[in-house]
Formats: sequence, C-alpha cells, structure tokens
Amino acid sequence: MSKPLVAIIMGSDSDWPVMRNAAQMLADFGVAYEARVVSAHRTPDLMFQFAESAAANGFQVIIAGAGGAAHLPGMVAAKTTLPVLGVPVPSKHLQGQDSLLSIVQMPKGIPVATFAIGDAGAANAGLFAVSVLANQDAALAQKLAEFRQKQAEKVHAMTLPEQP
Ligand code: RP5
Repeated sequence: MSKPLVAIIMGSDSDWPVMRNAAQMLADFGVAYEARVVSAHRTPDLMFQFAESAAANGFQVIIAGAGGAAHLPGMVAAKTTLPVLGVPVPSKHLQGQDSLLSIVQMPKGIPVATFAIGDAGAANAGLFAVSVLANQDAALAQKLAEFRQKQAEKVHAMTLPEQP
C-alpha cells in the first residue's frame, strides 16, 4: 500500500467500533490510511507531536473521533492547517450529544468539519476525505461518481410492500 494520505485518530481503542467505519470506507476506495489512538487529555504531548508533524508526514486529511468532552479534533486542528474532520463518538451517559456539541461548537478561527454521531458520521467522514483527495485524483473522482451511481440505482430499485 502507498504512503497513507489520511490519518484516523481516536481518543481510545473503545472508539474503534465506530471509527472503523471511516477506515472501511477508505479501504473500499483504495485510499491508504493510518489509524491510531491519540488521547487529547491522556496523551497531550503525543497529540501535539502528531498534529505538528502530520503535514510533513504526508497526511492530507485527518479524521479525528472522540467521545464525551471531545476536544481531540479541535486541539489537533489548532496545531495543523490540514483539514480536520471530527466524528462524535456515542458516549455512555449522553449518547454522543456531548461529543457532538464539543466538536461542532468550535469558536471562529479554527474549523473542524463535524459529522453525524456514530457509525454514519464516521463513514461519511471517510467519504468526505475521499472527496477532498479526489480533487487532485481523477481516478478517485471516477470511483466516487460510480459509488454515487450505485447508491442511486439501489434507491430506484426500491419497492414498497402492498399498501392499504
Ligand atoms: C474519550 O473518552 C474517548 O474518545 C472515548 O470515547 C471516551 C471513553 O474512553 P475509554 O474510557 O473507553 O478509554 O477520550
């Protein structure tokens, strides 16, 4: 596999069942990624080191998932100008609403592109990363168009059971 263009980071290995949806999407499109655990509050030095070196390490997009007081995406975005896609991971007590608000409510100046809570958000973050990379990669853009086409065909083929 070629050098990873997308980094997928998450605050804990417990986030992986959600974040693997982003990884799966990238794998489906043949986009090389690297996934790892980086915690904002438990390994702050590692987080800074990762974010500061991400561009030099060849990453073009960072997908960051976290749950609860989910400061990982925002703090990483503060230390890199690479696009950061934030995925709110469902939390134990507030079902990810805390994660969502922590990620989406970035003050003006440091953006984090925020996705839906959970699996769909992670998958869409993967798709969004593909869109970003497809701007400079015609073959990838073609794959993305085909993906959309197949998705549309599935909907066209949908029928409803007998209606009253
Ligand atoms: C956050 O705390 C992680 O992103 C995770 O969603 C949450 C719980 O972490 P663990 O207690 O499962 O390690 O930092």
